[in-house]
Amino acid sequence: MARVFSGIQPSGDVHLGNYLGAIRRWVEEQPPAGSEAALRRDAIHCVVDLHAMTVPYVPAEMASRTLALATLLMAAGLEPDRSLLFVQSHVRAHAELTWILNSVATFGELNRMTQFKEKSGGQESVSAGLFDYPVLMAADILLYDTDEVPVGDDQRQHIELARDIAIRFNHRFGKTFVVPKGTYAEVAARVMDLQNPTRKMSKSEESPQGTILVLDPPKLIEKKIKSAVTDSGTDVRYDPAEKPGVSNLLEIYAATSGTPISKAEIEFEGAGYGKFKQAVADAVIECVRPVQERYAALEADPGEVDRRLLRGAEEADAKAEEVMARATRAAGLLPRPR
Ligand code: AQP
Repeated sequence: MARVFSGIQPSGDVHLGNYLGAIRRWVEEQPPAGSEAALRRDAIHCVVDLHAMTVPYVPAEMASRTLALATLLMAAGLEPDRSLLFVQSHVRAHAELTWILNSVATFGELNRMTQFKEKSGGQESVSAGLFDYPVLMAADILLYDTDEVPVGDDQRQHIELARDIAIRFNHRFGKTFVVPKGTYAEVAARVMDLQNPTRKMSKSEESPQGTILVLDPPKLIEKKIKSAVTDSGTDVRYDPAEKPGVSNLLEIYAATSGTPISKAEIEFEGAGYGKFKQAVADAVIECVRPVQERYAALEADPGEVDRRLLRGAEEADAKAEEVMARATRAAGLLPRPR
């Protein structure tokens, strides 16, 4: 099996885009328990709290958000005997490797990142960390000899940069890093905001009605989907340019019900938006129900999450140190005296 790594920021509550574009795929792609790939820990997932520090945040909430996110990932189905789960700041090598890679990444390429432009636009003060975010992400990935990074479509440019950095480092210092590739969902790789379907659904953007949270109660999910922006027509047709709202709902329906978009178009021919939206709401509610149930059970036993994160940090640390030793040696740094 390919070594898989991916992360998620504790920057807000997990939404349907995070779940369909990334988390559910992490769960599906875990190796079977007891297999060689599971014993090698070939599925690695991380709550990337250092990334979440790059924009203004409330320090008193960071630790609880981190724990809640780890709980949600476990509830989604990341199982202890199938994948490694840890918190980024518990493994110091992430920050160390970022510094080394900072000397390989260029200002020009970081300056071209669209996520930086979007997140820094209109802000009075922008942290250097936000500018350097893609290099930290490259370090996350390269530290674990990652082959594949399952992410949402919004992360494509960052994955390309991580590849470029790995290739450049290997070229300059000798073969050190595995060159990773991104993998993307076939449907719902970029779930859009229900109220503004030309903008992606987001944790940190203020759009409560446009964002479906994985832990939203069923009634609220139904209400949000029923008030989703569509258009003045009546036909349920996939046409992202002309019908972005309906097309987004079709993608959500396809991803949550397992019905291909082309079949869904036939299923709802002549049905009108009301009936269609009800079916989308039902499919989403059923899709997140098991996660919600397991989350409630795990919340009642926080010790289980703590134990998982402790073991995850130890295992990730050991793996990361091997790659760090290789990278520092290649870069010509004096080996640490023993
Ligand atoms: N709307 C989306 N559709 C599909 N996938 C998405 N992802 C994010 N938004 C969507 C994917 O979820 C994973 C974790 O995201 P992240 O924590 O790295 O944050 P992000 O990509 O910057 O987007 P968010 O969730 O909206 O957070 P904020 O608002 O803090 O930026 C990633 O694989 C991402 O692609």
